[in-house]
Amino acid sequence: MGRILLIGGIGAGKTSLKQMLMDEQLSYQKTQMIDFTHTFIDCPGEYLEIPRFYHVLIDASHQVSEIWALQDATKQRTFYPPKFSKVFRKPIIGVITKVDLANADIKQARTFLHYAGIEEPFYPTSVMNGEGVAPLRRRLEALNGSGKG
Ligand SMILES: Nc1nc2c(ncn2[C@@H]2O[C@H](COP(=O)(O)OP(=O)(O)O)[C@@H](O)[C@H]2O)c(=O)[nH]1
Ligand SMILES: [Mg+2]
Repeated sequence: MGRILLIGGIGAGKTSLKQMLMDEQLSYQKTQMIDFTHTFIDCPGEYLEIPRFYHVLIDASHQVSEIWALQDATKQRTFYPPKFSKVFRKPIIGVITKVDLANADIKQARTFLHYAGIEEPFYPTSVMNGEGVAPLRRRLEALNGSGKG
């Protein structure tokens, strides 16, 4: 089973995104028989915000197929140090959260993700209106062989 590590600061939207994807799987994709409750490793934001916890994220990354790095579009700062993505040996994608909010600055969020060493395409999302969630759901399904494996 392809697993995903969610990283991002406190309040970036990790748990909300996980819950949205899991609920969608439960309500629309029941027959796929994928255990999405174990698909995500949802680490507390402190593990990114406090450098002495970085090793926890690195250890967790060994158990997953890919990493989703969240950047809150409403934040004028980032918790990712320069080239942070390079400490991981797994593919890492950038997810920009809360794009529904009036103060969302997607351009700034993209700059932060670039700074972290993450490559485009990025995934702008909102769990409030569902914007941008479909591509992530497809990614999840691809990772899990659409339930066939
Ligand atoms: N408007 C809006 N709020 C969001 C979105 N995603 C998360 N939030 C809110 O942001 C807060 C923190 O979200 P949470 O998922 O707990 O963040 P976590 O600490 O990374 O797990 C909660 O109040 C969520 O309702 C979003 O896409 N849009
Ligand atoms: Mg959380």
